[in-house]
Parts: sequence; structure tokens; C-alpha cells
Amino acid sequence: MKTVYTDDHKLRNVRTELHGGLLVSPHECPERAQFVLDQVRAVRLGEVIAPLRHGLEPVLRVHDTGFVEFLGRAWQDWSAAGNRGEAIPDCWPARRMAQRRPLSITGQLGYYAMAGETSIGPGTWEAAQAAADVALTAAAQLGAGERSAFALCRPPGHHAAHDLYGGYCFLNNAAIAAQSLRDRGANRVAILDVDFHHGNGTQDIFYDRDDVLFVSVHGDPREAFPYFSGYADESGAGRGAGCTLNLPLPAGSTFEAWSAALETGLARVASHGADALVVSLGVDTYEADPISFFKLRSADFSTYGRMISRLDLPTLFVLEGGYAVADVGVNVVNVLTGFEIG
Ligand code: 5XA
Ligand code: ZN
Repeated sequence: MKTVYTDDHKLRNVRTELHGGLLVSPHECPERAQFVLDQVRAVRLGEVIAPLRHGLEPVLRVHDTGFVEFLGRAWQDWSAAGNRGEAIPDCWPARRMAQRRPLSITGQLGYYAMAGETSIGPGTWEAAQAAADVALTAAAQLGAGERSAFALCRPPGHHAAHDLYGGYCFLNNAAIAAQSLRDRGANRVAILDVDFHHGNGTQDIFYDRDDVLFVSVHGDPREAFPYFSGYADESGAGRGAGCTLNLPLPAGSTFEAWSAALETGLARVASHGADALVVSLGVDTYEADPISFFKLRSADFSTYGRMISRLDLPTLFVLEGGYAVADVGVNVVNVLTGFEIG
């Protein structure tokens, strides 16, 4: 399996994350990608190739133009306004407030943010663009006849909605890639999100569509971020009715419960009749992950890689979360090698 990777992810290296009432060193840090890359090389997964630049056109197939323009200038506007720290919002358009984009950059951060932990710094936008390019280049590998490809990208993407950032995500790499597969001729695409957190952004982007199925196994949003998305009764709307499947699980869930939910999700993917599968590959389901509450062990990641492989679909893996930094590489690559062994 080829891996698409660029050092440009290091351009996002913010100092702060709002966590537990403190500004801490971000869980989503450059070392994560380095551990994954090291493990890709250690097991000789396959060639590591650089992404091609795709520009903004494929990004704008799933994201709002005003949102993308905001991301492109947020850091400059924030600095020019005289702020000395990294850019974080402090006010949101909550219930019964005006849903209007303010002129103030601080107001715009609140307008476009779905969460407050995600600081914007110098290089955030450039890294987000590079991550989208990684996902698009990996998707093109499937178009070129590869059975699978791995987009080793950060920042992650699955919380980024049509016009929202947050949860460490800016551009939705998996959604951009899925749309590109559709635009390259796939009639139906399925997205399987195995990250611990619900992929609210991916769900949002495809919620009323029947050509892109979204299936997610995640921590019950009554107890887990993103709290306001990922309930079992969210199942799609309009033409997309029945094309979203949420499988929330309680705190402490082990691989037994998790893999049973995955089987349900895989059966739904199979019945969708997809031409290609995109896996939002977060490994924060790991028992030692610092911000999650499932109990998967490293060997379980190989097992479920094999389970996904049985769908026998061209499959694109896109890196999402996973923060037990030293183990993140082993767990990600266990999924990929499990998939390859089949
Ligand atoms: O998959 N999403 C994440 O891992 C980010 C969670 C952010 C929690 N504040
Ligand atoms: Zn996550």
C-alpha cells in the first residue's frame, strides 16, 4: 500500500489547546505523524510518495467559500488586530442569537468554530491545505487502479463541516477525497469513520445525499465530544434518509462490543453498493488514549483491518485522531497491515 505524506504538516505546530480549563500543549501535534511515518517505514508498508497540489477547487466542492476564505486569512487578521496569543474564539452564535458573520475577526472565529480547543496559528492554513492535497493524491491512487492507499495527513478533518472548524480539524480531508472519488466516476462511495469521536463534519457534508453513505462507530455523544452530533436517531435527511448510520457506544467499551458495532456498519456499507470506501482512520479508540474512553488493544487494530478488507472494495485510509503518541504509529499501521493480509 502506498502512503502519501509531506513534511508540510509540521507547518501547523501551535502551542496551545484549551483543555481542562488550561492552555496545554496540543494533543494533535507533529510528533503524531512522525510516529506513523516511522512505523510505515519500519514494516515496509510500501512506497511513500509526495502529494500533488490540487488547489482549492476540490476543497470548495464540500466547503463553503466564505469559510475557506476565512481560514485562509484568519491568522493574519488575528495578528493584525494586535492579538498576541494564538487565535481562539470567545463567543458563539448560540440559541436565539443572530446567525450573522460579524466584521470582527474574534467574532468570525466564533461564527465558524464548532469547538473552542482548536487554536489557529501561523502555518495552520498551509498545513490544512497540504493535508487536503495528501488525501486527494491518495484518492487518485485508487483512480489509478490501486486496491488501497493511505493518506498520512494532519491536521485531521472529520469534525470540519461545510462551514465549521474545530476538534483539531479545518478542512475535511476524508470528505474532500470522497467527493473527488465521485467526481472521478465512482457512482457511490461509503465513508466508514472508526475514530473514537463522531465525525460530525463528514455527516454534515453528506447528510442529505444518497450517493455518499456515512457510517460511524464512536463514543456516545451524551458523554463524549462532539456532544451535539452522533446520536443513533440521526440517519440522514431528504434523499439522504437512511444514508447516515451512527453506532454510539458507552464508556469502557471493549473490542467485543466495538467490533460487533463495526460488523453492523460493514454490513450497511456492503448493502450501499459502493464503488469505493474511505476510512476515517482515528486510533483514539486505543485503551491508553488520553482523551477517549474505549478499550481497544494494539492487536485489535490488526483484526479490524482484516474485517474491513473483507468488503473487497478499493479503500482509502485517511488519518484522523489518536493521541497516545508513541503507540499511534503501531495502531495505525496495524490496521493497514491487517487490511493487506486480509
Ligand atoms: O476525532 N477527534 C478528535 O480526536 C478531537 C477531539 C477534540 C476534543 N476536544
Ligand atoms: Zn478522535
